[in-house]
Amino acid sequence: MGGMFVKEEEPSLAVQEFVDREIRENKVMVFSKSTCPYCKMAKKALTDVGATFKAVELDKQDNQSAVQQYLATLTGGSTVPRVFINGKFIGGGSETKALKENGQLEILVQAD
Ligand SMILES: N[C@@H](CCC(=O)N[C@@H](CS)C(=O)NCC(=O)O)C(=O)O
Repeated sequence: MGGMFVKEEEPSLAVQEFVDREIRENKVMVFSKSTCPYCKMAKKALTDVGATFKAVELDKQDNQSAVQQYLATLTGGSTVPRVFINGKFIGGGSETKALKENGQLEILVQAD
């Protein structure tokens, strides 16, 4: 088959590999958009507990919808942010902030 069009509902293997690699290679990984207030909330919570993290700003990439669709298959949701610590999805912005406030975020970012 082949052709010019990639169906949006089928994230390419390249997109899946990109997302999987970012999650695997970054202890704290944030899929974000640069203008998103919930993303700022998540990053602030992580910074507040002393975490270093990688953020990919999806609005600066041309594959953002495919990445979000694949993230939805991994996490059950396609909104940003999607925050992963040690390969595990911990939530979006509100959840990350709540984990900071209950003391769990600091524990999660310090765990191996
Ligand atoms: N409950 C979510 C809300 C996140 C949310 O609403 N994010 C917006 C951007 S600020 C979003 O993803 N909108 C759809 C999109 O950008 O695809 C959280 O706490 O992370």
